[in-house]
Amino acid sequence: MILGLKDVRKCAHNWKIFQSGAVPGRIVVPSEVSIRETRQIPFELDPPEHKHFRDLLNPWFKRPLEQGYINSLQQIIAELVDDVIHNGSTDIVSEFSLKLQSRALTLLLNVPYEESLVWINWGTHVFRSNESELDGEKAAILYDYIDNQIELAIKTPSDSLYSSLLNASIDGKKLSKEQIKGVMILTFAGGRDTVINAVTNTIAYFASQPSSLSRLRKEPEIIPRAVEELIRYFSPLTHMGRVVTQDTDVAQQGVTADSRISLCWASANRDASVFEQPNEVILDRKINPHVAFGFGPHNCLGATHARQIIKTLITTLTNKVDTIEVLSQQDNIEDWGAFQRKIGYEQLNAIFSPYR
Ligand code: EMZ
Repeated sequence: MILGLKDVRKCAHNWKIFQSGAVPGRIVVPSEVSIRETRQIPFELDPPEHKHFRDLLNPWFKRPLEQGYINSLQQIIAELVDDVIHNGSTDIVSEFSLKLQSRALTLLLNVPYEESLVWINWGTHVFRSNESELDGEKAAILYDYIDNQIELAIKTPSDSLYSSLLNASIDGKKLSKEQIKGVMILTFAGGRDTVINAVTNTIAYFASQPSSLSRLRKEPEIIPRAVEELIRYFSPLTHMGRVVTQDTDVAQQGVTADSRISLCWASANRDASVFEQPNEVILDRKINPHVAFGFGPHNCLGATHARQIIKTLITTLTNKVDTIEVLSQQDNIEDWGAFQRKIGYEQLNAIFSPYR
């Protein structure tokens, strides 16, 4: 594990020695080699191929900046917040964050809202289940679903991401179904538990710090900074691996070819030599070079969508909610044996009292 911000950035930048394009699943921690063969794209490709896909996908993944997209997202979030206000004690994970992530994903894919009903049934992680950290049967549900959606889009083209990928070409060559599937798996898997945890953590934070919510109500101009700060502080994705292509040194340690390193975004984001009071949330933190969305050529493709979700969530909460009270909670602890880290909640029962 590479821990310091400077070292993490250096390795993330150096894609030749620390590659992403190894066997599919190998750069994920824990490795997903046993549950999938499809290469997630562009995440598991290296330059120059990686860049061709990024150039193709970037405009689509920047759509969350468009006003129509923002309006729809506002509507989705306002409705969910109203539900919690109205229903009283609610499990934020299953009834709010999971639904929010799934409904917002219909905007990113540009597919009918009803599809979110299917995805909500999959639960918070597409590869993990109560039974197993890596559940091959569960993964198969996602793969079959995507295969099916690609076939449907071939038969009936629409304005969806599937159709857009089916129409696209790189260097005059159409994308293969396998490549399209690789983009779609990443879109479903990469932003699922991460977004769900970011949303739940944001709500838990406002419950524990009521003055922060009132401050943001009074100073909405600091909301963009607060978004970055909360994402830095929570770092929803702990780390991402790379495969070492040649014997080298990293952070004063020798590493051998074909071994794996991990770039620990969560640790880098608390690097005390970079961030003043790294373990505090400073809502209007001015210098915030966090790497919660990764760094270098592989920085997060879904970051625009994720940022828009947290920004809209905060704005909606300041408009509609006075205080948040947590009644009970069950932490979600990532446990890789050598270390544990709280990444969010399995359950968070809360009440929203309305702001009038
Ligand atoms: C992979 C990963 C991407 C992986 C940016 O992260 O997210 C994980 O949750 C998935 O399990 O397959 O998509």
